[in-house]
Order: sequence, then structure tokens, then C-alpha cells
Amino acid sequence: NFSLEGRTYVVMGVANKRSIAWGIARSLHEAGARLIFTYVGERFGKSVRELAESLEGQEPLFYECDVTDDESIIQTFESIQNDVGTIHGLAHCIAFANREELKGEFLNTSRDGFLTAQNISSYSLTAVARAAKPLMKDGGSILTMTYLGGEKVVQNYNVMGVAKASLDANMRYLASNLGKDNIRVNAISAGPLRTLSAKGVGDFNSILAEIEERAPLRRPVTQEEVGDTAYYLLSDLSRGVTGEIIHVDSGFNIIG
Ligand code: 0WD
Repeated sequence: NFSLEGRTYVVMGVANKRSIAWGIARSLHEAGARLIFTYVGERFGKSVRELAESLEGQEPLFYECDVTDDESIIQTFESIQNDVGTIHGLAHCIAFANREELKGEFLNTSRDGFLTAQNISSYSLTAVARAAKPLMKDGGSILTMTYLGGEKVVQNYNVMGVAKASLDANMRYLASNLGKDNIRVNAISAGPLRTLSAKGVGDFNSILAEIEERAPLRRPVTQEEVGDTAYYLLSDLSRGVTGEIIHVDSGFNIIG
């Protein structure tokens, strides 16, 4: 029985209805999970509350959490511990880089821009995993979102590609540390999806066009397809899997 009835998951990074985190939330909700959302800034707080209202029978909890701030992360998970006690998993769907560095030559990346991308898009997973660990008393599953640009050079992805390479290694080291506590850590490498973050990547349209021409499935993936793989990774269906990157990308990554 792989229903998520009686299980609680934290979903971080719903900005709007196009967010990958929102696709994940819907798949978990359909499987019966109880959901907790974290957001950054009141603008997103309002939009995640409005979205979550559409989930029938769900009584979600909301916490503001800025992952650039250690205190905010610690506070968030302490509050969650006080309010619900145990959680069974976590979806980390957070990334950021300065828009002006998501085009042109990677060579021109500034120190500040580099560190910002690493801070929000990679280190945050380490800090969040550490804060969430005490809440996963029955074991758990942590999921992060990565992209092909961390494995291969993708035009314009630049500083975020280096941050995703860091995130991938981060995920594996965490998987190695947390396995003895029966906590698994995995990543989904999603094909391009038109989200707020994707808007920041230069010439995103040609990235999508290439998927339609060259990916084995000849079409982009959907939020639902990413959400359902997240369900697999966050449930016991994947209980033997940790430290893994699953590509949900219409097979694009295998094409040379
Ligand atoms: O094509 C895509 N959209 C792909 C996205 C392909 C493969 C991977 N991904 C990844 C992204 O890199 C990211 O890690 O999926 C994850 C989710 O991204 P998304 O759903 O594409 O983008 P979006 O809806 O914008 O959500 C990302 C959110 C932020 O939104 P904004 O638009 O403000 O950047 O990350 C959150 C925020 O909600 N975020 C933060 N959360 C806490 N503290 C912070 C922060 N400091 N900064 C950004």
C-alpha cells in the first residue's frame, strides 16, 4: 500500500501555479498526504495560500522560510516540530541566480553572483536537511530539483549550471550521511518547464524547441509528470533508492 495517508510532507518553493513545487504538492495531495508549505515573502505567501485552498480536504500549514537565513530555517523546522511533530519527507524546489548572469558568457560571472547561486540553490539543501532531520523520526525522504545544465553545458544556464553540479554532489553526500537514519535523499532532473524561474534564463524558447525536435518523446514534460515522479521518490515505492538523480525530461539527456 503506497498511499500517503497519515504522512506529512514539507513542500518548499511554491511561487505560483506554474511552480514545479505546486505540481509536486498536487501529486502528494492526490496520494493522501498532509501538506506543509514554506514560502518566502508575503507576495508568495498569499499565492500559495490561495492555491492550497483548492486542495479538497487538505488543511495545510504555512511557514515563511528564507533559505539564505540560518535562523529562519531553524525557526521554521522548530515550529513545524511543535505544530505537527513528525514529518516523512520534504521537497526542496528552490533556486536563484541573478538574471543578468543567465545569459552571455559564463566567463563573466561575478563572485557575488556565483556565491548567491550557490547559497540559495545548493547550500540551502544542506541547511534544510540538517534542520529537518530531527523531525523524520520514522525515517524519511528528501527530494531536490536539478537540471541537465549541471552535468553538461547548456547555453545561458551558466552560473546556475555550476550551482546544480554542486547541488547534485550535495545531494549525494547528504544521502551518504543520512542513510543510517533511514532518510533517503534524491533529485529529479526535470526537462524545461515554463515557470517564473525559467523566465530568467536567456532564450528559454529555443531550449524548449530543441526538446520538441530532439528528445525521444518529442515533447516537453508536464508539471504532473514531475509531480508523479516526486510521489514515487517521496513514498516507500522507492524505498531502496537513495543518492539518485532521475531524469524526467522526455529522455533528452541521453541524446548526444
Ligand atoms: O525548467 C524549469 N523550470 C526547471 C526547474 C528545470 C529543472 C529544474 N528546475 C528547478 C529550479 O532550478 C528550482 O530548483 O526546479 C526548482 C523549482 O523551480 P521552478 O518551479 O521552475 O521555479 P519557481 O516557480 O520560480 O520557484 C522557485 C522558487 C522561488 O521563486 P522565485 O520566482 O522567487 O525565484 O524558489 C524560491 C521561491 O519561491 N526561493 C526561495 N525560497 C526560500 N528562500 C528563495 C529563498 N531565499 N529564493 C527563491
